[in-house]
Amino acid sequence: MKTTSRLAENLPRRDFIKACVKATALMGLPASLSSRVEAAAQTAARPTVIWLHFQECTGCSESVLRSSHPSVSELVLDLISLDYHETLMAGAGLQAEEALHASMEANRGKYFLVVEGAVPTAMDGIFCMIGGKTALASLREVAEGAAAILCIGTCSSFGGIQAAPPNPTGARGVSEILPDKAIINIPGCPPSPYNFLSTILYYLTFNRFPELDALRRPKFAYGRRIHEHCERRPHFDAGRFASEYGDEGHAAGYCLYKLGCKGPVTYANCSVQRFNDAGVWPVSIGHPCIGCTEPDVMFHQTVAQKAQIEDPTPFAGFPSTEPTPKGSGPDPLTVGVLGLFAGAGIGAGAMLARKLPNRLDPEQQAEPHPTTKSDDADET
Ligand code: FSX
Ligand code: SF4
Ligand code: F3S
Repeated sequence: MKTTSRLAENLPRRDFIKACVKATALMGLPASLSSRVEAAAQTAARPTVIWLHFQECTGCSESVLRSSHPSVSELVLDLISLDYHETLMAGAGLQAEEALHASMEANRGKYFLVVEGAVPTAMDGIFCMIGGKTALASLREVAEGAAAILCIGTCSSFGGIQAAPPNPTGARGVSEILPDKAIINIPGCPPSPYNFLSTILYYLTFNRFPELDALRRPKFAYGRRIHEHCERRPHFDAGRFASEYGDEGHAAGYCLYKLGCKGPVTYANCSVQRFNDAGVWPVSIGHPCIGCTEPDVMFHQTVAQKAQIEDPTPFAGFPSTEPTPKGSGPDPLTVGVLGLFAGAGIGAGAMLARKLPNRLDPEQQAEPHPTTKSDDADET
């Protein structure tokens, strides 16, 4: 059933349009589709969402709900019917269990399950119990009737910090436990709230989820390496590096590769999407990327370990030698118009989108993921 979104009445119209235009650009869709995204955000049926918490810090919920731009959290909460969320709901104990089961029964086969946190599997999962059940049992029970599972954060996507060696609880990501379910991973510790919002908006607009990579991440957000869009990349190419925190190179804003930056092996859009509506991201404030969106980087390699660059890609600021497929993204004029609408953040999103291939084709095969080894001995 279609319902009219409360946003049309409650959220300032300008904020609503800005968020939809920004999400459209982030998804890599042509600007001409922003009215379609807007219409879906206002009128599409709100899917039922059951949100489970396992081994985690709740930073993923915090990232979505306390985003500095209120329209992100308002949009997310208005686009879905959030039937169960242990941190947000007022009910507790038996009342909460009853609400969970009532929602599962009423929406069997149609609800979306959002999972936050890793799932311990050692000793039958006794390391995380909720309502007398293990996280493992809860996951299997709720996943059974779910249409799809959205794993928010690196913990539910790949195990995260809980799965760091020696991983005493046998923590795993959801797709390792339920490999045959329809799963979308939105990693990051925590992930960008815009990546979560845009994935939901994409579904509401096109009635399907966006194209995914081999690690089940939406390609619009995780299709390119951070290193390709980093503002320090000209320093990398020129061989200018910070060698120690606080040295002259660090103060001058040189490349952080020698401090262990994992940008060359990390697929994410942090360097263009950025955080907190303040235009910042780890590298911009002087900290190397620790590869928080990758399964084998964060907590599997030390922060100082140097990334091994196996498949170098050019800085995206250089003109491409590949012809751009017609209609594959906004042209420079579109980028300018988007900039007029919502400022530099959207322009940056559109820049990423312009570089991505044919993301409207859902049939496209997932590409193999490159090796992300690290080698501390590799001095440059
Ligand atoms: Fe994990 Fe989410 Fe890192 Fe925390 O809950 S992705 S520990 S920011 O918040 O799951
Ligand atoms: Fe930027 Fe890190 Fe690449 Fe240097 S190594 S250009 S700091 S992403
Ligand atoms: Fe994570 Fe690196 Fe982005 S540490 S937040 S993927 S810059």
